Amino acid sequence: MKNNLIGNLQWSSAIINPEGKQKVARQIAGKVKDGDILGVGSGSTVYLALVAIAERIKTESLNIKAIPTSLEISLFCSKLGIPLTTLFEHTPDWLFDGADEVDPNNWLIKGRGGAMFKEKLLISSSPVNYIIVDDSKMVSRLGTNFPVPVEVFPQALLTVEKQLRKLGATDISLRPAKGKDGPIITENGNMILDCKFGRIEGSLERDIKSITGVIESGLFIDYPVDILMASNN
Ligand code: ABF
Repeated sequence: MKNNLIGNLQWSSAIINPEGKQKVARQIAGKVKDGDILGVGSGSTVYLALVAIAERIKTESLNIKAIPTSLEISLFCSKLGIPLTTLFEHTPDWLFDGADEVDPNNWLIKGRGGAMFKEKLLISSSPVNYIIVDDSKMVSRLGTNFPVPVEVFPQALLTVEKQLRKLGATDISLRPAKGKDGPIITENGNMILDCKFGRIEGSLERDIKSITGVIESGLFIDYPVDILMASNN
C-alpha cells in the first residue's frame, strides 16, 4: 500500500463483502499469470478481485499490469501498488468487469457507474472477458430492472433524444449528478441519457451507436463473455 495521498484514500464503502463475491474475487485472482496485462472494469467484485490480485503480486512477485476503465479504478490500483498501463502501450490478455443485467444470450446492460465507453473499448480489445454478477442481475429480458445508458456529447442531447425516441425509447432521463444539482458529467466530459425501451432487439446497440452525438451505450450485445456467478449461498 502506497504511503502517500493516494495510499491514504478510503474505499471502504465500495467494498461490500458478501461471501459469494469474495469467492469469485479469489477465483479471478487465481487466473492471473506472470506477465499478464489485465483489463479492469468496475463494480464491487472488481474491487475485491483487485485486493486479492495485489496480495498475489506481493507474495509471488508477479509482474502484471492493469488497464483500468475509470479514474476511480486507476486510483484504487495505484493505492494497492498494482502497476498501470494504457491501450497506447498494450492490449489486455483478459479482463474482468461487472454488469447490471445479463439475459439468457449473455447480452448485457452495463454503465451504472457511467464508464461504459471505456468498458466497451476494453472488452473490444480483449479476447477473454469474465463478467461477475450475482443472481439479482440475471433477467429473462434486458431492460427489466435497468434502463439503457447512453453517453452523449452535451451539445447533441436534444437531437439524440429525438433519435432515441424514434428507435423506441419510451422514457428518457438525463442522469443527475450524485449529491449535487445538475447532470452527471462523465470522465469524457459528456452526459448520460438513461433510456427505457419497450423491447430490446439485437440491432439496438448498433442503431444507437449510429446516431451522431452518441459516444457509446451500455448495451453489450454478442460480446464473448464468460459469466461468473457470485451467489450468496
Ligand atoms: C460496472 O460495474 C458497470 O458497468 C456496472 O454498472 C457496475 C456493476 O457493479 P456491481 O457489480 O457492484 O453491481 O461493471
